[in-house]
Amino acid sequence: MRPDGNEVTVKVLLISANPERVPNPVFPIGMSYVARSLEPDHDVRLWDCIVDGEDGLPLAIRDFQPDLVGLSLRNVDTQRPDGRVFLGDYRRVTDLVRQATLAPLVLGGSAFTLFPERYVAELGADFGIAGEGEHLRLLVDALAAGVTLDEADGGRGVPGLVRPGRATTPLRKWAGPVGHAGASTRLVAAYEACGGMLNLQTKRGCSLRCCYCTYPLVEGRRLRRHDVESLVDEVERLRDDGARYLFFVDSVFNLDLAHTTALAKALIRRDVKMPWAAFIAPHRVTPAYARLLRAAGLTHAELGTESLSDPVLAAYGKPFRVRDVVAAHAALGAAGVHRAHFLLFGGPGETRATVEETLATSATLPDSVFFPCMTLRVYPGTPLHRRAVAEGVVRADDSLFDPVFYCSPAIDPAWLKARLAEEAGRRPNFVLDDASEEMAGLVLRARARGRVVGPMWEFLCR
Ligand code: B12
Ligand code: SF4
Repeated sequence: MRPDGNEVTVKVLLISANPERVPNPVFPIGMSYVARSLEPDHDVRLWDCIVDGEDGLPLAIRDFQPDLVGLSLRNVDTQRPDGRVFLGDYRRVTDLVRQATLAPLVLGGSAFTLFPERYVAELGADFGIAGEGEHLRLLVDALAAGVTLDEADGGRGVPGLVRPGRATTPLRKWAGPVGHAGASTRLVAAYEACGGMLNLQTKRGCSLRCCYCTYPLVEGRRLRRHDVESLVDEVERLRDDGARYLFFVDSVFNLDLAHTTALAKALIRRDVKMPWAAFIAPHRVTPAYARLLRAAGLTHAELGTESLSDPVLAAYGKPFRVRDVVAAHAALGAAGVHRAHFLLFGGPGETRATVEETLATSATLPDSVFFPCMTLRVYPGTPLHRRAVAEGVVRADDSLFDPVFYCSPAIDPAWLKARLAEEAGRRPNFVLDDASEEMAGLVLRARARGRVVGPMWEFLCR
């Protein structure tokens, strides 16, 4: 007998519909974490559209005969003004599912959480779960027990549940275990073989308030830390399944110094020998902290620097200033960690002078690579959204599902584009989007041949 008092096993097929391979194929961690919440009480199978393709999906569905199908939607678009949107890809997968089964279709994932009602309507889904998808467990248990979804979880309902024509259920935090599913083992090796990168999350949430950012909307503002020893167990399990490199996918890895210090010490004490990368804020990175992270396996720091001009950092809502970036850069470099700075040009407060300041300062940071992005994707519910409406850049009733990009009124986008292209032409470590797409191809081929692990942008560092 299970804790919910039920013995009925529900057959659940989870599908990762993400087709994106740039900058590299990312392991479908969201789908894997959802599957973990269903194991071992329910029968879960995973399908990944990158490693399994789409052609065999209808046959796999007819073979498994699922009671429920869950579709994981990671990206809405590439967040680039000239990039792709993924709705067409998701529609194709949904059509294949609907042709093969009458089982209810549930949507979830970060893309879904940003535009829940819209995706349910566009894809004609039965349900969606915004936020933490582990709550699918409550929906599946309700199905197994034959109770309505409003009666699920002792009458509290399923948090974040979206149903056509019904109000969305309020979000609650998932209190159960978090991590990769046993069912994901097959995909670990497959991702290693196709040049993808494995991943793990050490906590959820971001308490900061950068003006353009959706992360606190997707994960919440309050930090929820995962247990350190269990995380190291997961690293060991992924290593044993064939993972050779990991990305810690926290919105910002170093938001909580005490938790990450404890994790680093546990990785060292248990001698797991797994190299890893993470998003690091260039903020409060002391030489000792950088050395500790390096000793724990950090090889690549992806720095959310965004600008090297103090007025722009202030307008973006960043808690750090240029001097902090310089200090973090030096500390990580001295510890032997590769550094990539991600820059966002053209946001609030940007002028030609601040663009030039960022470019000039970036040229003084040695042994690193810069990935600039031009103009900021506007997301609903962010301070940037309110500003864009006030400045007449977007209509108040625009859902922003179709991407809209904000450019500071003090900047001509054509000038900015030309100026960044000029810089990229002069400096091989200043890498524009089209070059990073090209690089993604090279990385995939080299990784798939097993020659290198990790993000590989260190070869661009100058
Ligand atoms: C880490 C990260 C990266 C890393 C990934 C490294 C790696 N090896 O994994 C890197 C830097 C490579 C990256 C790249 C990109 N990323 Co990114 N990334 C993230 C980040 C910070 C975390 C993602 C993550 O792994 N979360 C942890 C897992 C456990 O959470 P999850 O996937 O959301 O899953 C949970 C729920 O969504 C839900 N769920 C998931 N699936 C399902 C299925 C069902 C049925 C249900 C019910 C629920 C459910 O339950 C899960 C568990 O709680 C998010 C922002 C964020 N904080 O969420 C952006 C984010 C996902 N990225 C985003 C984007 C756009 C991209 C890029 C397209 C950017 C670019 N142009 O290069 C690429 C695409 C890469 C690819 N191949 O798909 C966007 C997507 C939104 C959008 N506009 O499309 C996000 C949301 C950031 C944002 N701006 O809001 N990214
Ligand atoms: S940009 Fe980074 S630090 Fe700022 S709110 Fe988003 S996740 Fe947090």
